[in-house]
Amino acid sequence: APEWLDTGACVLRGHAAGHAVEMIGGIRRIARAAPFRRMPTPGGGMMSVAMTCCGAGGWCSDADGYRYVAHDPRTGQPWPPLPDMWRDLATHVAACAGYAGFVPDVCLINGYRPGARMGLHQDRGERLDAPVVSLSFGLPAIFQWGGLQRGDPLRRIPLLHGDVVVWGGPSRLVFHGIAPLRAGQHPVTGPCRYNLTFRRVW
Ligand code: MD3
Ligand code: FE
Repeated sequence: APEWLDTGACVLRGHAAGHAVEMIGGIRRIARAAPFRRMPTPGGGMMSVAMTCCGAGGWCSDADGYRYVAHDPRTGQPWPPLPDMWRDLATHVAACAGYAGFVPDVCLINGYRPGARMGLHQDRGERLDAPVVSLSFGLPAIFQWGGLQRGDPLRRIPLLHGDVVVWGGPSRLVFHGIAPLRAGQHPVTGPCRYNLTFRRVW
């Protein structure tokens, strides 16, 4: 049953837990072709989260800014394909949240180790008329959920293994982030957290 966080945003607690072992296997396969990497930020720093991608494009950050690119700059190869089962799962959970017909073309895979965090940001490089579907696996994290202005107060929402969140409509441009990951061990992922976000870019 969807738990509504706000207009357009809902969490399906544990909805992906039954897919965890297969999804982690898929992440490892993708990472062999397109390794996890930490990217530089336009501000001159380094992201603490390691990322890879699959599908029609991948998200890249460097001194010039952020963008989606059709090839992995690290290998020059196209990104690994988005597995059909992943795409179908994202379509299914989006429909559960009221977004019928969502077909993602890109999946970003974030890998968090203890201490890794994601600063407050908006996601605006994709189609804004499509939702974003997020699946979390492994260690728990505190999701920071703000408003449409950077300075709006933050809600802290725990995201646990198997949790699914769908953001769209009026919630699509909310500022959000992830607090520094606390150390721990998870039976499926070991000392880390994975977050997969499914998006429509093209
Ligand atoms: C709300 N990832 O990859 S997922 C990201 O857990 C990102 O790795 C976080 O923020 C993570 O951009 C949070 C939740 C999320 C993802 C995309 C959103 C929430 C969103 C896009 C619009 C609004
Ligand atoms: Fe984001």
